[in-house]
Amino acid sequence: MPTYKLHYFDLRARGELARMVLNTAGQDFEDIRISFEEWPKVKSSFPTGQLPLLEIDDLKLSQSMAIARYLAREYAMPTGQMPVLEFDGQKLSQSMAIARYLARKFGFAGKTNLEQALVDQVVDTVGDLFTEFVKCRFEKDEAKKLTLADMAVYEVLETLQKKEAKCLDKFPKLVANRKSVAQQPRLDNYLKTRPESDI
Ligand SMILES: N[C@@H](CCC(=O)N[C@@H](CS)C(=O)NCC(=O)O)C(=O)O
Repeated sequence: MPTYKLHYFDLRARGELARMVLNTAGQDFEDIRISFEEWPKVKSSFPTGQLPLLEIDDLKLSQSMAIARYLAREYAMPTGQMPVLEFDGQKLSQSMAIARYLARKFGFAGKTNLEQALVDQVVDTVGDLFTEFVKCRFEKDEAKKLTLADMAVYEVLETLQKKEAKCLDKFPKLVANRKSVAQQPRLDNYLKTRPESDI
């Protein structure tokens, strides 16, 4: 298991999704919070001159959403998500990434840019229908189906609620979803004990 170091400001903002995924996964990581006073002194040592940055052993990964997606995928694998395509020692997950990779490789993806878009249009519509079908067919306990989307919505609503406490009064489904995110094992403790910040 690699060593993770997350560098960000002492804010939730663009660092928080990664922190939430790591905490939910029970993954140890160094939560390095850089002060605004210190930042100008260290900025030039960061590859993009911006935060957040995730260190995965010696590898440095920038862009908050690339970091959050990488971590979300990393921790979805051990829970047994399929399919996974292995080729030349490389593992590729995500059914549509696999299907598109194979289609491009074997000439089924469409010849021109527009033809590919038309193919994708049909494939994505079928994908939407299939997603809804899987939800109805397999989802027994909503609380156990946490995804990065739930965490992202939780976080943005946290910021809105700090500004306007009643903003969710007319949205019981969002309130219920936030409640189920806040009850996730490990994440619940992190949310109660994390440092306070406006954003
Ligand atoms: N697209 C980038 C944007 C990163 C970004 O704007 N980071 C801000 C903090 S949220 C930053 O590092 N500001 C300090 C600076 O640019 O010197 C991401 O999502 O990671």
